[in-house]
Amino acid sequence: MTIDSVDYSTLMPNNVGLADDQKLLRALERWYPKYLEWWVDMGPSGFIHETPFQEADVWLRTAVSVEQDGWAKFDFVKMPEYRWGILLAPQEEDRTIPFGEHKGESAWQEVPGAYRAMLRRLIVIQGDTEPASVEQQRFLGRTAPSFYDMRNLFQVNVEEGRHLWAMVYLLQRYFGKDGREEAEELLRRRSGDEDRPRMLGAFNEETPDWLSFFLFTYFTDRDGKMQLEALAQSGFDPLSRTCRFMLAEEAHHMFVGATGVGRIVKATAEAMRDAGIDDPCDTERIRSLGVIDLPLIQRKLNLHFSLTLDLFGAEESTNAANAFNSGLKGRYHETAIDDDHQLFESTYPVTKYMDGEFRHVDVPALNALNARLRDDYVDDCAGGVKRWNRYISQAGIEFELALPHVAFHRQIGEFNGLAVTPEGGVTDEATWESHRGDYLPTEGDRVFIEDLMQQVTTPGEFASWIAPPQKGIGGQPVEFEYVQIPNT
Ligand code: BYC
Repeated sequence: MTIDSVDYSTLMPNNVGLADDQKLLRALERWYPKYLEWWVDMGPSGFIHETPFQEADVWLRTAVSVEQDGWAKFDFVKMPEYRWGILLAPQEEDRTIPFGEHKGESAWQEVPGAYRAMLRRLIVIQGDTEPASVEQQRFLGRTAPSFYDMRNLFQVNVEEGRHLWAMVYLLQRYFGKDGREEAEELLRRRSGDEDRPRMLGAFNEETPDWLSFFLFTYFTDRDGKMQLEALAQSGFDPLSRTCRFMLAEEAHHMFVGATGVGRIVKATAEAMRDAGIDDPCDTERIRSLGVIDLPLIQRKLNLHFSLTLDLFGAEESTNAANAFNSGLKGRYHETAIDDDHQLFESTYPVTKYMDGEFRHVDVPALNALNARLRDDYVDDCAGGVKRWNRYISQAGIEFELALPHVAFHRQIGEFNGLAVTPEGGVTDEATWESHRGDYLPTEGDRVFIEDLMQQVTTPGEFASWIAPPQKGIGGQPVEFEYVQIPNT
């Protein structure tokens, strides 16, 4: 067996030669039961009829190879028995560090001593988001609009669990005792907990319903993609290889988000058209059709987009400059960028609010890496919104969903504390607050959605507020019973 082929003979499928590293194997074996305890406590919680989710058979994809083709197989699995594995993309021969002051040197196979703390922190922050999202989504199965969607939720959840494994492997393999302690801490923090919160803001917010879930997987998982892309450039090769493989799984999460929001928009637009309603603000009549009005979708979009922008950190950041300089974290598509990959001389235009207007101000590019990644992210977000709007225009309705201004509702960085409307108008705090309900979801929205979303457990049936998908998943038709109760 080569190091790249996946060993399935052990409890922990892996392509990192775990069987030959007894010390690491023992450390991971000690961590495993604690992870399972966390999964059972904080993973999907609820029932289908009388059966707990954790006992149901779910049509899940499991990674079985790290090759581009045929890397996953589908089968019925009970979630606690999912084969969470440690999978790294194949090692590139003679890979060099692609950026920063060590550019051109051989990529590190062990932790560079001088950067140990910074590297550990990046890995811990990345690792912390994975269980956090599972915690945020744990009750959603109770209101799943179909078996197809319930299965997608559980798929996302087990893969976020695997992504935690990916980071824990790096901590335990490369960071000794403090890595093992960090691995334990990752299971101790809890999303939204006052005393032991998750590390980044958006991961302590609620994901209370399916519209939020789809917007989260569209927007927040996309931050995951951008950050993983940036870490996949890392000169620390094991991190690079880990992130490269995680990105393959991440793509499905964004698919779930993009198509999920699209299907909700489609259901609304078509129901409005069929009922002859062309005013998107005729809320009561639209809601009485059992669909979600478009302005509410926009308010939720505003919330999730703005919370996610905060995940990029401050626009100008010495942390980001240090991580780049030292070769630990690159830019989005670093190797495809045509410049010196060191940025000692170059500048980058950062959006700032100055003298009563938003302006692009050139700052040293090294300090502006968070701003640059965020700008790349905003560009990447646009495609889905355009597709969602097509459903609306096809139904002959005049309404467009839009990304809010980057300065809207921000808590981190340049625009923190500035009262900005979704359109980018700067106002004062009191005026902004008096319009809060136009910008962000209200208590009334919450109550409406809570009432609307009920679990649907007939194969092939979908809740009124979401259109069926175009096709099924893992070779199965849409009406397949993706989540099954054993012995029924
Ligand atoms: N909340 O220089 P600054 C994913 C802290 S999502 C709370 O502005 P920096 C996923 C920061 O830690 C991707 N604190 O920013 C998606 C620092 O604290 P210290 C997750 C925040 O460091 C869906 C201080 O403020 N991965 O994978 O350049 C489902 C000053 O920081 C926040 C990563 O983010 C915040 N929003 O950049 C599942 C990659 N923002 O050190 C998974 C790894 C900043 O002074 N992390 N702070 O105590 C990083 O690259 C960077 O840490 C950040 C921040 C981009 C997050």
